[in-house]
Amino acid sequence: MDNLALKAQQIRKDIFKTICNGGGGHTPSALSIVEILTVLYFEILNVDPKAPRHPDRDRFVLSKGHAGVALYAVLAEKGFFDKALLGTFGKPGTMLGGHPDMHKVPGVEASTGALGHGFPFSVGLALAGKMDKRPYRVFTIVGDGECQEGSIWEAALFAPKHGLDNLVCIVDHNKFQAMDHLDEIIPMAPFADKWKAFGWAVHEVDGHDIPALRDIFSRRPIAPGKPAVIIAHTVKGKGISFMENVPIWHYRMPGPKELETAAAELGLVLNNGVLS
Ligand SMILES: Cc1ncc(C[n+]2csc(CCOP(=O)(O)OP(=O)(O)O)c2C)c(N)n1
Ligand SMILES: [Mg+2]
Repeated sequence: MDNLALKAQQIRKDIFKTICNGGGGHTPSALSIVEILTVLYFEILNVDPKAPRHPDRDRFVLSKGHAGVALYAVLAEKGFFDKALLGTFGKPGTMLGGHPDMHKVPGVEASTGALGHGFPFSVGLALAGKMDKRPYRVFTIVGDGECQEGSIWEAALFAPKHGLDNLVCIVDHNKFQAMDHLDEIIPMAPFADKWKAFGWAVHEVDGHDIPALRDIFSRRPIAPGKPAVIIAHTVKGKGISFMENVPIWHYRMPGPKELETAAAELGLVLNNGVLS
């Protein structure tokens, strides 16, 4: 198995363990972006846990901040903080809140969780990079439901005007938003055409296909003079069969039988209700 596939599997385990031991979280939202984050942090981003504020570091912003546990698992695996701290998630006094806090968690570049804010912030980071002639790139993940926010399209208008080819927006297109299907709430189709009309270079990819993600992210720039959006087709809840594409799991926690099934599917050990 590809080394990165093994990493992704480890991250999935850590996400599930962290959420179950912490007593709650958005499990399926975190599971849909595992391969994207793994490829970014272990092959693409120029980031160094020993110099987390280096001015030339690449920036990553998780605009869909409710999937913060996925980011925590990756940052811990990368060495930004001790993995044991994942065990504090959901406990009093933890730095690992339900939504990521840039003032508390090493490696977190923006406090997110209120949808529609991380993406405009990323556009600002990319503009600052151009103005300061810095070599860094900015990557951001937005949810497909999050793209219904007006602030997304305001920032999407702005980025091409400034030729922000140092900006890569990844849309986690899992076709669900919270407890329902995207099409039942506000359909986004034709999604790619909307971004094209706003002046973005658009690519579509299987968001769980590690070689395909590696290939597109490693093009520098993806399109000269234009910001790029990667519409990543993903499965909400990927890796836990009964959660995949079943909207009720957005908030719900597994019962004892479901915990057993998920542990077996992810390769975790379940002992007296505790995962390891
Ligand atoms: C401004 C704002 N409104 C509502 C919410 C509550 N909320 C959390 S997750 C979510 C669904 C977002 O859908 P999507 O971006 O597709 O994420 P996914 O469900 O696929 O993880 C909503 C509405 C929020 N976090 N911020
Ligand atoms: Mg979604």
